This record gives sequence, structure tokens and C-alpha cells, in this order.
Amino acid sequence: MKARYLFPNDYMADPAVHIFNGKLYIYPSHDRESGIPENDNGDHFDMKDYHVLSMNDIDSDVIDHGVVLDVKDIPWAGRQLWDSDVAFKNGKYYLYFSMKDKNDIFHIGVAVADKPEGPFIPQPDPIRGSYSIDPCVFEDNGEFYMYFGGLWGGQLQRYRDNKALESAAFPADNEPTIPSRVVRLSNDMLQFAEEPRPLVILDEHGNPLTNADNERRFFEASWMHKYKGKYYFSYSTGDTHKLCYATSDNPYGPFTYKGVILTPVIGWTTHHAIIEWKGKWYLFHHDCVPSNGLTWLRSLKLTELQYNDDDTIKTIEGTEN
Ligand code: FUB
Repeated sequence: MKARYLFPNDYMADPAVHIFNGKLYIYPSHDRESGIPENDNGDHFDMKDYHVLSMNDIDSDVIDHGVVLDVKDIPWAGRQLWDSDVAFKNGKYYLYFSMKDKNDIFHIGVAVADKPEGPFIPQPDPIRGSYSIDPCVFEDNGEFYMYFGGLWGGQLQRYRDNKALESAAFPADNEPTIPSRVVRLSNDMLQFAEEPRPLVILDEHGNPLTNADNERRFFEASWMHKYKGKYYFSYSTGDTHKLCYATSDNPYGPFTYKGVILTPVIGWTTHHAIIEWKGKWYLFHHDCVPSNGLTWLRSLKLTELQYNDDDTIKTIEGTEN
């Protein structure tokens, strides 16, 4: 299968992808030109609404269901609607989204809909105890787990043991890197059921990846899928611009680093979803080729993902077209 751009009409990024009622739904971030200069805090990613996209088949056109949630309708809104994900339970669809509050602190919010294409009605407050960005919600044996977190502009370095620090702190180079987090959701899907736990990624010797290891350590963009009974946690390495993955026998980990899914794309970030549909596996992600490399105007892309005989993932070239 040739890689293809999914939605040339607009700039969208950070795809979360799910099959609901036999159709494929994409929940992207909606990039726009806000005129804010690029910086390490990500202020130039100043998105203010979400659309839902869907596809009837993997090679069919993408249908745009329009705006399903706007920052002006979220009671606790400050700014910046970043990555989101959607889960289905008991007839309702739950949209989990990253957004800064009025004090410029990222939290994770929830909005609820009766249909996968929304509209989504936001809860009055963010999830209690939530922080940072990039929620990915994964169902396993009737339980729902959220994987979240992001460094730098995603503010994860401002927290230790789920408490805000007085100021951001990074470990020393030889110390374990800052981990992403995993938490089980409450039965009503609106809160955390427990304290978030660190998601530890070990190297081939059983040692946690270190802070200096930015070719392999977690940066942002959590995604979880299961293949042949194993949990595959995938993520972006941020400043080294790769999508990598680690596997475990337990949704809480520890995970063991396995390799690179996608080499760097044109653009600073990439961010992805991995999904099986009709017997094949696909990688949805984004790059900045259509905007001629403007890092804040990203375009959705789709390509096939394949496994080796030993269940490792075949590396895809980020510049493949
Ligand atoms: O889209 C804004 C942010 O950029 C996302 O939340 C990150 O994962 C990165 O893709």
C-alpha cells in the first residue's frame, strides 16, 4: 500500500483512530495559522476546535463531520486544544482532550456524545488530578486505561509523584527518564479510578531508559494496541523525531523497548495511531510536507504497518511516499 495524505482540504494532526459501528473514525487535532511564533513551549500550536473525520473503507474518501467541540464552549478553557482520543462505553462516546486552563496549566478534559461523530458536550471541570497532555484511552477486559503525558510544552517535567513541583525538573543524564503515565478510569468514565502510575520502559538489560537516551525515551504521543496477546506501547521521541515502541504482558508495564516504528518525517512532531481493520494493520500519523515544512500546519497520513515473524514491527521510512 502506498502512503497517502488523507485530508488535503485542511491541516489536521495527532490522529486517534477507532472503528465504531463498522466505520473508521479519526479524531485529530485541528491545526491553524494563529501567527504565534514557534517556540519550545509549543505556543504556536494554538488550536481552538476539533473536527471528527470518518471513512467507510481504508481507500475511500474522508468524510468531515465538522466542528464537534469548540474551546469557547468549554467552561474551564484557557487555550490550546491539543491531542485527544475517544472511547465508547454503554452507548456513550467519551472524548478525552488536552487543554490549558485559565492559568496556562494543561489538564485533561472529557466531553460526551451519543454518536461517534458528536457533537461532544464538555464536563464543567477537567478530570480531577489530571495534568499534562496527550490522552490515549485503551479498553482491555472491560476496563479502560488512560496513557498520557508529554515533555517540554506538555509540562510533564513539572510533576513528580502526581504532585506539581515548585519548578520544572529534569533528571540527570544517567538517571531514569521522566515516564509517561497510565491510570484506570472510573466506571462512569469521567474521572481517574486511582492515582496515575509511571509507565516504565526498560532497555535490553532490564534497566530503565535514561534521560540522556533521547533516541529511545518517551517524549509524548502515547498510543496502545494489542497484538497476539501482548501490549504494544508506542510514542514519539520528540526532539529526535521518531515513533518508537515497547512491549509488555501487562497494561501497566513494565515495558521493554523494542524499536523504531517510523523514522523522522518532514516537520518537528509526528504523532500516530495504530489500528487493525479488516485483517490489516495501519499507521495513521502526520507530517508537514503539504505546508512546505511549517511545523504547526500538519497533514494526516496513512500507511500500512507490518510485523516481522518474531512479532516486532517493520520500521517505516518517515519520508516514504
Ligand atoms: O498537537 C499539539 C501537540 O503536538 C500534541 O499534543 C503533541 O503530541 C504534538 O503532536
